[in-house]
Amino acid sequence: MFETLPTLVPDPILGLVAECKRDNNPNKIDLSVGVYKDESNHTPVMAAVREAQIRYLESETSKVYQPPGGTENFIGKVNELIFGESHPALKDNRIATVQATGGCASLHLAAKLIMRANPDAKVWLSDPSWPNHFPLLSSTGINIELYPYYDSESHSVSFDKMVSTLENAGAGDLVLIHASCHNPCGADLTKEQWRILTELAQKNGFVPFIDMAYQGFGLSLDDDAYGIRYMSEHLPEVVVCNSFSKNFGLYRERAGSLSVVVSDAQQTPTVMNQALNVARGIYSMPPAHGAALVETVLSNPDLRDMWHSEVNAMRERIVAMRSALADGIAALGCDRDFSFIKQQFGMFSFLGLTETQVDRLKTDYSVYIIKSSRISVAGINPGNLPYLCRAVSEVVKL
Ligand code: PLP
Ligand code: TYF
Repeated sequence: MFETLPTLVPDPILGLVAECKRDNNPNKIDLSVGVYKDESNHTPVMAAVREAQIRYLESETSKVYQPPGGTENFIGKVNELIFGESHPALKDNRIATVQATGGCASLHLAAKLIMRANPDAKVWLSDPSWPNHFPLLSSTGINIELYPYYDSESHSVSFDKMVSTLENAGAGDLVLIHASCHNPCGADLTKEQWRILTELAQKNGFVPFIDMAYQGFGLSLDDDAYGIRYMSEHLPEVVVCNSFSKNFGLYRERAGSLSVVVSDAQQTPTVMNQALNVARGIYSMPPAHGAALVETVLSNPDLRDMWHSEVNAMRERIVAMRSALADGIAALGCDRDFSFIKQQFGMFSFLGLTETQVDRLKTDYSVYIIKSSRISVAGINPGNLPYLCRAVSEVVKL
């Protein structure tokens, strides 16, 4: 029977990583996948995570299944990290949080849960959004709509267009918003814009569905969660998908969470029960290791401080590379202005190149960026910067 299956297009981002690996050019630069790399082009195990791993291994006595929603301590620490320690919805016991196997599974669980609550729900995605949002959500059968988000002329959020389109999102709809460090465009909402969207949700009844995969990479751990905290304080319902892949460097361990803010504490156990029932239809119990490391770091003040400084240092390195790239290209006399890269947040920005220019970067310079011209700034370092600036300033002349 399997001969009936057609071959589908593989994930283009992961395909590009593999293509770059095969390239023998010693000057090659991989700016494709969004993973943090240090100055020596390496994705390290963070020091706080390494230390947590040592402590955890010493104290681990069993590999018996853990609770389906994750350990109580993990959930408590995650809630505090995302929502802040004294958030009113937490105090009121109006947040149902479960462990998820990475941000991807969290998004899929959320969509399945939403479909159970409202089979006619629509999810509004930003245009553009992370390419995986579509398969992760639409594979549950949920309807997808788009709202305009990025203005490629001004390199910022086209907020008026966003709001006028979202006037059409009503009760029962969900609006997926990137908490910070928008993937792929790096243009984030201001606090004022979060407040305006909150008023729109209050007026029209849509539910914010916030995806946070880069907490700490934009402005700070607290600032990057501003929208989640504000909306959860002023709206009855909010869905939050969270990933620890980037800010704990736990990519392959698949650690994340799903939180649903509900309007009444009485609904919390039911929503939790439904979320776990969705998980039961897929994997029942989540893996322990990655979540245990997050729990260990967040439960020990010394590890927590160490982790905070590491996240800050990662962010500062990315910010420094943003400036160095924009200034480095300008210093070559390039007549295209790339200073917008300095105003954006997180790992990603669009260079604003045509597909032909993106292709030339690859074929002539072995610089790998995805077709939309999204770069992963975390792949830039002082060693490859001069070559990258030259390559970009040459291809934009085409
Ligand atoms: N959401 C966004 C916007 C992302 O960029 C990513 C990337 O990894 C994820 C979710 C998924 O995270 P994870 O790798 O933990 O599945
Ligand atoms: O957008 C990115 O590059 C990251 C990592 O299937 C990623 O979010 C890429 C592809 C994928 C899962 C994660």
